[in-house]
Amino acid sequence: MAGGTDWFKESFRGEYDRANAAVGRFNLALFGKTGVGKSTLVNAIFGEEVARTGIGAPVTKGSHLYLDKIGFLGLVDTQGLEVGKDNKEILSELDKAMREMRRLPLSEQLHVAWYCVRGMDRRFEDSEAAFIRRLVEIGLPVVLVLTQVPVRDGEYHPDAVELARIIETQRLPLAGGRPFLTNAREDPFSGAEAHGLQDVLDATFRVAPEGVQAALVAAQKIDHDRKAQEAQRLIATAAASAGAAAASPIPFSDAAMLVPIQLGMMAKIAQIYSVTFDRAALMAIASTTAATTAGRATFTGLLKMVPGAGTLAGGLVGAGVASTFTYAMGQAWVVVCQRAATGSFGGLGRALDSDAVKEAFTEEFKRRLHIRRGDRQSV
Ligand SMILES: Nc1nc2c(ncn2[C@@H]2O[C@H](COP(=O)(O)OP(=O)(O)OP(=O)(O)O)[C@@H](O)[C@H]2O)c(=O)[nH]1
Ligand SMILES: [Mg+2]
Repeated sequence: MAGGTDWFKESFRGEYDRANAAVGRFNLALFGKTGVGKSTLVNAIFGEEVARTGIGAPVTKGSHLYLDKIGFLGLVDTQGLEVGKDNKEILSELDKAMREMRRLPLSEQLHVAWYCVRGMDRRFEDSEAAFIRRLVEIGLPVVLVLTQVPVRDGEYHPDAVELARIIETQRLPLAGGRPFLTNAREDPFSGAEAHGLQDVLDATFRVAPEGVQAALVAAQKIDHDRKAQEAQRLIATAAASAGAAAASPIPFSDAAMLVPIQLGMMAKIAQIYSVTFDRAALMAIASTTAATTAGRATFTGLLKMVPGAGTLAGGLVGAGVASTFTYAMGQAWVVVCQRAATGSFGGLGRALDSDAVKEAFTEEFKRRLHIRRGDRQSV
């Protein structure tokens, strides 16, 4: 249809913005002496682009605490004050900031702190223990990370093990109950591997408020299972909504009423995989036109591929077809988003390979419809 792409983009924009607002932001405070590997750790878990940003804004007026917003992640660190030297000032500013933030929406508050100590330092000062206790008192759960810990044959370096033991004798109120030994970056020269990152992330998930879990799922880049689970949850919800919308069968010509449900689902899944709006919109256009020719006929055209539904052209769409269709669309879209996230269809800054998107979508879409053949009841 004329202007079909504009209409589509407009609708998708609405859904995308809504999904973005709903996901919110996970805000992480980073502490630890200079050079221990805070940035390296964050980059390893949240992706390289985090490193290249940098200048945030003070969390409150005149504060040395800076908030840097990078998509679904907010990073707070201290600038102009040094952990270890200026602990008192940092804590008093943080205390004040935490209080002020309590009046703000959850996504504007601070949620978790990572306190980093170099694993080979063999020293953990009383002032560090006091600092961590105070963070918890102020209301920040603390994940204690030992950084740059070498591993050989599955064993941690004894110095790091000893440091962890010393820390444990302090009985600090740590998230996960213990320090986490990590190495954030592999080192081909020494053969050192990255390790421990998933444990840090898991501990963070356990203490992050319920309302920012989705943001954390979307922001982190290492736990693909969590992203996939969230996507499956969204697909199940959308398929159920589509089924409910067509509970009393709707005329085939009105099947477009299911489109917002499907676009909403696609927008939310795109967020999980950090696909930007422009790219997601192009991918969605390529995907939904994959097996059809014209804009609004998208749905009708694809529906013909639902086993049994082809004979219904001009007839009614019921719950079975509506949910099956939405489900298959969701599964195909997840595959497209996963591949987009790994640069399959042309990397960042490169043009989208629409044909490859179409192909990937169609293949998975057909496969899913086929699998669900036996599931359909009433149409
Ligand atoms: N191999 C390896 N090198 C690391 C690791 N973590 C940090 N490094 C190196 O240690 C140096 C300091 O790391 P950063 O991540 O910049 O430390 P930081 O705590 O952010 O430092 P400041 O921002 O200056 O406070 C860099 O040269 C990193 O490459 C790690 O896990 N493995
Ligand atoms: Mg840094």
